[in-house]
Amino acid sequence: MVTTEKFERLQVSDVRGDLDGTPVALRGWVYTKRLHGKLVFLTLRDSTGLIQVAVHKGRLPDEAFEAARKVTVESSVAIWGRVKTDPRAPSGVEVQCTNFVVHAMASDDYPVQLGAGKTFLLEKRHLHIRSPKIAAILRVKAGFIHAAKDWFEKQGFTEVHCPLLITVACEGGATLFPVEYFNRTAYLSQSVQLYQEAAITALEKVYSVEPSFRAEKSRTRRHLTEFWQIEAEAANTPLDDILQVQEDLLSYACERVAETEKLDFKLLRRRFKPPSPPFQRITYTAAVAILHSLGVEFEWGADFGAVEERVLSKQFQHPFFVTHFPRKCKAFYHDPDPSNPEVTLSADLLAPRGFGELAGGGQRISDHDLLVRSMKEFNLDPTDYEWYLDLRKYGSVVHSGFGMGVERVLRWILRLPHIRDASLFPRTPARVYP
Ligand code: NSS
Repeated sequence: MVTTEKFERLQVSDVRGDLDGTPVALRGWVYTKRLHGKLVFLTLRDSTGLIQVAVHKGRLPDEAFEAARKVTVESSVAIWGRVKTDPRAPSGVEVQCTNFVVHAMASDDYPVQLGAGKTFLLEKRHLHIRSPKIAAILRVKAGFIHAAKDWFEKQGFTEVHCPLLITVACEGGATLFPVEYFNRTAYLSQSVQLYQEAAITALEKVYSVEPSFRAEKSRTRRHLTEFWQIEAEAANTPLDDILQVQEDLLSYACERVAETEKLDFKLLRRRFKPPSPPFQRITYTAAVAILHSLGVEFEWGADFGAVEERVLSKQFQHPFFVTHFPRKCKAFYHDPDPSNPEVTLSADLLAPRGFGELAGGGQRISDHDLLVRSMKEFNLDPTDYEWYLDLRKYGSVVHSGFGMGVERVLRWILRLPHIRDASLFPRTPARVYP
């Protein structure tokens, strides 16, 4: 039995040419296998990448060679060997195996094969996520969230953790998922905004990274029924200031992720130039004029749909804000513009080149009576929102916030064909399994 003592336990990405001759131990999964008589070529996969492993009969115990010869794709294995630089190996280096152990032999019918259809791959998502490209997307997503949290911490925001079981709509009743909650109906949260508005009276500047749920039957490349939002809310903050928060946050997080996930961008063959502030700001009315000038039929007052957003955002090279949406196309809590109450102090952040909306937010109504009137206009019952109205009764302040859709941002950064590619286990109207 070969001992592992003098073998350095490494991850695949640590195995580089400068370790030529070093004895190393690796654990992972068999990604590919090729047989050439007395030589078995394996590709070993771990979370950091792929490496070629050459197993020569006679250079390891016979039973270990037999195990390598018989091993199936996706079996979990441990290998010991010496690093050898080899320009013919895909990464310029391989491991020449001196011992090989199978931890768990995979069935020989691994279903995820090259050329499999999209639906099949979604059905086998629990296996497909092993693909190095999906792992890279998941790392970029984690890196983006990490960077965003870092930015908030540096700027003095406090992270809050809001309930996801709620009783009233934040973004309109039509997209609420009901949940049986003992002897009453509760709903899944569409946004933590209303709770953050409460939190700012204690903490002033808060942020959350939490899931949001929308019972939207939209089968588009930009909609999920469960997605993650980075949301923030700040006291004594008017619209303009919250736009600056968004552009600084997005620019910082993009720059950081482009740096920390450089290898993943390379693996995904994506070149990405992080944006820098300030972002261009146009009003909704100006955006409608652009649409009209491009021949898009659109009536002032409606919210932009996928088509309008695509056409509009194709006119831009960098992220930009559309501000001052009409009252009737946005949620009840948006503060009317005092200089033109038909529009609100709201803003969407749009990604360029057709990707469309990344974030939505603005200044909230801080006046109690105005908020009650607005609720009534939106056919909402103010008694359902009693606690939320209390926030206006006891020490209300001008405040603003926003929510940024994490998978939307990822789709833009990595130019993913579909938003579900940015989700570990995507949820859409047609999919809640696996
Ligand atoms: O509905 S939003 O525009 N706004 C809110 O939920 C506010 N209450 C957030 C806040 O101010 N705290 O959604 C915010 C973002 C939006 O810009 C998208 O990027 C994303 O959330 N979003 C979605 N992503 C994926 N799928 C769906 N269905 C979806 N809906 C919104």
